[in-house]
Amino acid sequence: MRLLLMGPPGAGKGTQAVTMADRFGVPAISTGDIFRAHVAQQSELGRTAQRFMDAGEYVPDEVTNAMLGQRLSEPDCADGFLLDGYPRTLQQVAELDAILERGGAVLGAVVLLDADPDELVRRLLLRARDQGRADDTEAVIRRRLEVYAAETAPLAAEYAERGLLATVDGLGSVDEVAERILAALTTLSAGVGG
Ligand code: B4P
Repeated sequence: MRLLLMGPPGAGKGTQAVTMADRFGVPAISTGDIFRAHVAQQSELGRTAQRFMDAGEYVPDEVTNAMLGQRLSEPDCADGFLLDGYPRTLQQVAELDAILERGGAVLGAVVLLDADPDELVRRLLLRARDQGRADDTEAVIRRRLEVYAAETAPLAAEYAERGLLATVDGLGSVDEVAERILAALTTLSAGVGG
C-alpha cells in the first residue's frame, strides 16, 4: 500500500493519516511533522524550514525532496507508506516518481480531502487557540490557502489522469470522513473511481 493524502491546510490530512496508516499497517509520513521536529531541535534544516513555514510558504523543493528521499529509504517504508502533505508541487511529483521507479514500486492511490475555505480557516484558528502553532494566524492561513491553490491544487488533475485520484468530502466528523476515505479507496481499486 503506497498512498498519498492531499488537501488544503486544515482539510484533515494529518488527522486522517494516523487512522489510515494504522488501518493499512504502514508508516504515516508527514513532511510538516518532520519539519516541525527539526524546528524544535533547532537543526540547520529546522532553521531553514522555519523561515518558510512561519510565512505560510512552501519549503524549497530541493530541501523537501532530499529530506523525503532519506525518510523513504528507511526500512519501515519497504512495504508501503502513507504520505501526508507530500508531494505539494509538480517538481515533488517528479521526485516521488523517480524514487518509486528506482525502488520498482508503484503508487496505489491518491486521496484528495476537500473542504470549504471558511471551514478550513475556522479549524485552523481553533488549532491556533489550542496548540499555538506559529503558522496558524489568520494572515498566514490565508497565504497557505493561496499557495495551495497555486502550487498544489493542479496536482489533482495529474493524478486523476493517471486514474489514481479519489476525492473525498472532508466535512463531517473524523469518523465519517475516515469511512468515506475507505469507501473511496474500495471504489478506486474496483476501477470505477476518479
Ligand atoms: P502541514 O503540517 O502539512 O500542515 P497543514 O497543511 O495545515 O495540514 P495538517 O495536516 O496539519 O492539518 P489537518 O488538515 O490534519 O504543513 C505545514 C507547513 O509545512 C506547510 O505550510 C509548509 O510550509 C511545510 N511543508 C509541509 N510539507 C511540505 C512539502 N511537501 N513541500 C514544501 N513545504 C512543505 O488538520 C487541521 C485541523 O483541523 C486540526 O486541528 C484538526 O484537529 C482539525 N480537524 C481535522 N479533521 C476535522 C474534522 N473532520 N472536523 C473538524 N476538525 C477537524
